Amino acid sequence: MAYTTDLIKNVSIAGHGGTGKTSLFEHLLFAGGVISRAETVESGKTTSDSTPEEIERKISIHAALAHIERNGKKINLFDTPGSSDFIGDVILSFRASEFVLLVVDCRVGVQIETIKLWRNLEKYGKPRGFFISKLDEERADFNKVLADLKEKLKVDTVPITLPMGAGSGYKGVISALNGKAYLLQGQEQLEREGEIPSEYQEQAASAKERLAEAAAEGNDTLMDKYLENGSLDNAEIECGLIEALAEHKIIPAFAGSALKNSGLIPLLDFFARIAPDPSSAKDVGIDAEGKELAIPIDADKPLSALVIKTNYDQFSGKLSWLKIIEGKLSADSEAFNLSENKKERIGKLYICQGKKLEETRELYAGDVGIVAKSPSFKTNDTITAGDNSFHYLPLRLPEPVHSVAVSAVAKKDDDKLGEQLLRASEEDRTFRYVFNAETKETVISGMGELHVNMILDKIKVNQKIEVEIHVPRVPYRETITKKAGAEYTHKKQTGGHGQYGKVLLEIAPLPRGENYNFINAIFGGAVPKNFIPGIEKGIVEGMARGTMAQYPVVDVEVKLVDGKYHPVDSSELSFKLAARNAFREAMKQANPTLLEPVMNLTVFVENQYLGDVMSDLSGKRGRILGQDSVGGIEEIRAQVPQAELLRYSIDLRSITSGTGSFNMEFDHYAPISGRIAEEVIKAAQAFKVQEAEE
Ligand SMILES: Nc1nc2c(ncn2[C@@H]2O[C@H](COP(=O)(O)OP(=O)(O)OP(=O)(O)O)[C@@H](O)[C@H]2O)c(=O)[nH]1
Ligand SMILES: [Mg+2]
Repeated sequence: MAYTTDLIKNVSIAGHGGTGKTSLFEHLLFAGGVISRAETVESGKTTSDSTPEEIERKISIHAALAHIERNGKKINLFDTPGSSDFIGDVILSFRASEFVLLVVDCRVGVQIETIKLWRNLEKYGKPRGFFISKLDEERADFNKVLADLKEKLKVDTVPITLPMGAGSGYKGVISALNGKAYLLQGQEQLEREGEIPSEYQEQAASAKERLAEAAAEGNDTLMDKYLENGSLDNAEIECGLIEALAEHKIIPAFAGSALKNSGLIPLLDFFARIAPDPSSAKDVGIDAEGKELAIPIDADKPLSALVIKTNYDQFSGKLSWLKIIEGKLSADSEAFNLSENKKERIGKLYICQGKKLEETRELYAGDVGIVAKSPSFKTNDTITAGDNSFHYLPLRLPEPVHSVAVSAVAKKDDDKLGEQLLRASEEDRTFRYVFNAETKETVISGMGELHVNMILDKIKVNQKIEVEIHVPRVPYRETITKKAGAEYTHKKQTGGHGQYGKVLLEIAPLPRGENYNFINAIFGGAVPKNFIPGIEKGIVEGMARGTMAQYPVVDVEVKLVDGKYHPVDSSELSFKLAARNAFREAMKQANPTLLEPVMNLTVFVENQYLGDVMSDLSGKRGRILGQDSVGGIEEIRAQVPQAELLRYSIDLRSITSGTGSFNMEFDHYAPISGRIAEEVIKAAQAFKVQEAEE
């Protein structure tokens, strides 16, 4: 059966690694009647962690989707990875969801990913709440976690469920919303709804009052009523919460233990009855002028959808996940891939429970579905019924921060490796694969060492190819620091036709980033016009490999001042060779220097590691630009040479016990000299020798 927009709920479960997201997802599917038994993450049989790479590592790597039917609603649930290496799938899940539940481990409280995800959600104004997990553990302290949220995120949460006891004395939760208790049952049994035990009644009453107050915030009429009567009934509270939540006025908090099947029924009821549905949400399009447009999720419009994810399934081949934003998507229909300008047949249409696909005929705006074998579809494509005046805004993914150069051990496997890396980059938009012609390396980049290794391991195992990795070469540049001139005569006399061309050049430094400028200052036909293009080609060739370490030369103005030709022996080739050599001669006289790429780096670390991170950055020739502190997390902005950051994800991991993270992007080229430059030159010579030997 197809659910209409107002009957759909899209919810992402997110949070720091290991907080219990996958366990919660699994036990919610059990509570929702989707599976008859909840499996443990350790068993490798959960619905969500189903790929070999997840089973082997016992962590989530990919977003998983399943759905639960409850109170006539369809709840699409996304389980997302906690490791920042796999942030790409978290972001796509957020894009498809109208509500995000952040899971916080009750023993630990706010962690670094909690803060980063919170900031991301805040930026896009996404309705969200917290699930405080693992209350069956000793040291569990619900109120302490709420205080931590308040201190670090400046958020006053409104508890909808509260725990009864903790650790071995944990008995279940009470719901402030309906005044019921949900009591723990035996192992593997779902909690049972019952009366609130007398010792918790006072607590329940004050929680309900708090909830009524929060609900009244959502609506003026309710506020009047609340002020008049000092209370609201359950139906009124529900109505108020719906509005307050959609307007980001409240952040609900829930308590529970996934493993004990506790706190799940009230959570599912909250999703079904109160969490925002897509009919009140908007996506973002971009029109032909590049302006952003708010696109309401609306089934009455012609079809438009966004491809949020691409993956490859062993049996079904390529799968494209679509969030339908307008209209309806039907099986056995035709759609238009606006991004590729291509008509595409939609064959079978699926919804899924983890990796299990279920065929369906039709999906309404707001829903998420999967299309198999649509060759032109790729992540971020806009799919429409026909012509459309806008595209959907691509997913805002962070830039990869960890790069390695790769090659197949056996030359014959090179093509296969390339194909697999290309496919991986299609599946995962935070993974890049480029061949760098300048350094002659295949460089792959991802969000961290774990991310890159996971992709390489998968290729090695599935394709049975051996792969070598090494630190990528840095794309240095060369430039000059003063004016110089040189002349060169190319002359050859062999048998019949000779070769002749003479060129006199002057070169001068240009401001950084201006790259190259050519001026033809020849008077009176010393070199005929038809040879000028040959001269320019020669200069460009000369600039392609500098005289210091063979790196490209940049930021040079080249003036052609004089030359000489021979009526018979001159040719384009002779002038090209003369110009190339004249350029090289001039460059040697012009005080050449090496330039290195400098990156803008932003590091996020817990306060306790600040000193170590700062001193490491200064050892890396970094320049600190600024520093901010949010909720005990320090944000450090610095400029650091790329050469020092080639293994930064590994270094930062070891300094911060795996809690730190960073972004970086290229900023500018800066001169280097002394020992650092000498080493670059030495390495370039070694590389040249090795190249010659191959
Ligand atoms: N005691 C207790 N342990 C739990 C509970 N939920 C999860 N765990 C344990 O916590 C560990 C991590 O659980 P996961 O569900 O894999 O956590 P996750 O957040 O999905 O982890 P990542 O996907 O790696 O971010 C596992 O050993 C679980 O058994 C709970 O309610 N109680
Ligand atoms: Mg998980």
